[in-house]
Order: sequence, then structure tokens, then C-alpha cells
Amino acid sequence: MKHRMIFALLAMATVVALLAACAPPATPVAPQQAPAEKAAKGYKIAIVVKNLGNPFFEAVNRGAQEAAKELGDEIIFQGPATPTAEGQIEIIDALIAQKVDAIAVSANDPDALVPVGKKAMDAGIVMISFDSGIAPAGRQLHISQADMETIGRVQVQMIAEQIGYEGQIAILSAASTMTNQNTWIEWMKEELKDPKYSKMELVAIVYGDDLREKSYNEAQGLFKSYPDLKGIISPTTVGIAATARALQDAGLCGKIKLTGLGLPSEMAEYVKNGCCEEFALWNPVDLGYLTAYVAHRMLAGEITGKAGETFEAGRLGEYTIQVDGDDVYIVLGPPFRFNAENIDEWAKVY
Ligand code: RAM
Repeated sequence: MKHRMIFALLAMATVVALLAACAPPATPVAPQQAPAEKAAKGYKIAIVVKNLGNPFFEAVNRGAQEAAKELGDEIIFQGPATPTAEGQIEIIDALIAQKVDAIAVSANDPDALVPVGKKAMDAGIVMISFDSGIAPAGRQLHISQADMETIGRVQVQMIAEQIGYEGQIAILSAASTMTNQNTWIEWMKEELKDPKYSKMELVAIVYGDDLREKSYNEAQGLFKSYPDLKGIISPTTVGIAATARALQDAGLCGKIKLTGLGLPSEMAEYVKNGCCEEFALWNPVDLGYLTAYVAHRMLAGEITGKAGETFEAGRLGEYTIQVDGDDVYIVLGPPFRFNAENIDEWAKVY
């Protein structure tokens, strides 16, 4: 009886073994980790900025690190020494080779980064841009700091208020290839078409490339070339601070008005000494925080880039994905104006 049982069991085992041998081979173990396994370990999210040494992007990094801590991810913060597309391409290529999970870029050029963006996406990496966009073909989604039209228009409104809607103005931008500044400048030109600005004239657009010394020299060049200049708009945190210093060194504070986009921490002294009455910005710490959250949510498959998808971004609350043609984007929030009334409070924050 006992033996029969053993035989029966052995026979069954043989049948099972034979069946297994005939069955198609099991799916080979994927060389890459399964998403759940990766999530448990935390994702590697690379933030590639326009260039290193810009306090604006250091604030972005602070926010990204804060989010990564909450989510259990790792932030790899990188950028070229000078703000060029070539420098960013080299970095992104290396990040693809390192097999990071996501790359978020503030682009020095919207089109030059498309091929490397495609390469990253082909390698299964989540590819997004923030602050300064890569063209839609080279990324899955863009995180905008605020509505681009509002940012452009508000800078013209601020300079007009300061110069009494009359006189020559100039723009001191970052690099001539940068997506965000170029878009804002287009909206400034649109705003200037309003008849209320008919006595104002945009006489020059110059580029300081988001480098302190070059921006300072370009500001000095404007003072020399346009002796009747009444105002300067600088839509870059590096440019506005360098222009304020150039105005101060030339004894021109108040004579030539200055506005644009600045960091309260860098601009506080110039607001107090009258070199810059008012400027605008959004919160760059929040921009970095939101960027890291978006990368994480995409990696976890919680958002895919469809219009109307919503997701939770920690302390910032809920956001909705917007789609305009092939452009998929998210907007952080409205820009704020900074002046003598609130500068001290914000200078401590960013
Ligand atoms: C500089 C950079 C950045 C821009 C800000 C306003 O720090 O050009 O991309 O968003 O200025």
C-alpha cells in the first residue's frame, strides 16, 4: 500500500517534470529592475540646469532635494560650467549611459536638445524639461514656472509704471537661444503694441548669456550707446543683478530704471538703495520641488501626460496636466512682484 502510494507520487512527479520540459521556456528574467523594485529603492532623478553657479538653480536644487527626501528618491544635480547646449548634451549623454531613471532639463536651446532628448526616451528614461523648455519632440512634458504671457507682459507693465510711460527702453536678456527668455520677449513685444505705450520705444535687445561679467559689460554698453535710455528690462536673475550693480557703479540708479525677473535675496540691496524699485519672480524652490514630484509620478506610472490628468505634489497640492497641440505642460503658479514693501520677507526665502 505504502509502496503503491510512493509509486503513484513518483509517477505524478515524472508527469509534472515532463510537462514542464515540454512547456515553452519561461520568460527570461528582465535585465532591468521591475518598476516596483525600482520604486522601493527610490528613483534616480537628474536635474540638468543651464549652468552651475547660478543661485536661481541652487534654489531649484533645494526644492528638488526636499521633494526627493519625501519620496525616497535621489537627485543628481548637474549643469555645464557655461550655459551652452553642447555642454548640456554631453551631460545628458553621460546620464543616459549611467541609466538614471529620469532627466529634467532647463534648456539652453529648445531644438539642439531634441536628438539627445529622443535618445533618452528611447532608452526608457523619463525625459522632461522645466523652466526653459526643450521643443515637444524632445521631451514628454514641460514644467512651466508661470504663464509665459503673464511673465512677459508684467515686465513691460512694471517698467512703464516706473518711467511714466515715456522714453527709450532696452532688454538685457540671457542667451539668444534660451527658450524661456525668448518667449517672454515675444510677449513683451506684444504688450508694447498697446497704444498706452506709444511714447515708449524698445531700442535694443542685448544678451549677457546668464554670465555675471558679460551681463555687467552689456549693461555698460547700453548706458554708452543710448544716453537717453530711461529703462532696462532684464528677464533673467543673473542679468538683473548684474545690471543693478552696473547702474550703481556708474552712478545711474534712479536715472535709468530697472525691472525684470530677480531673486529677492540678490536684489534686496538694490531695492533698498533705489537701483531697482520693483521686479518679479516665482518661487524657484517650489519649481524644483514640483519638478522632482512630476518626475516621480511619471516613473510610478501615476501620470502619463494626458490632458486633465491630476496628481498630488506634496505640500504644493494638486496639479493638472495641460495639453496644447503636441505640447504637454504643467504650470507652477502665478509670478509675484517684489518691492520695498515685501523684499525683506522674501530675501530670506530665495
Ligand atoms: C535665470 C535663468 C532662468 C530664469 C531666471 C528668471 O536664473 O535664465 O532660466 O528662469 O533667470
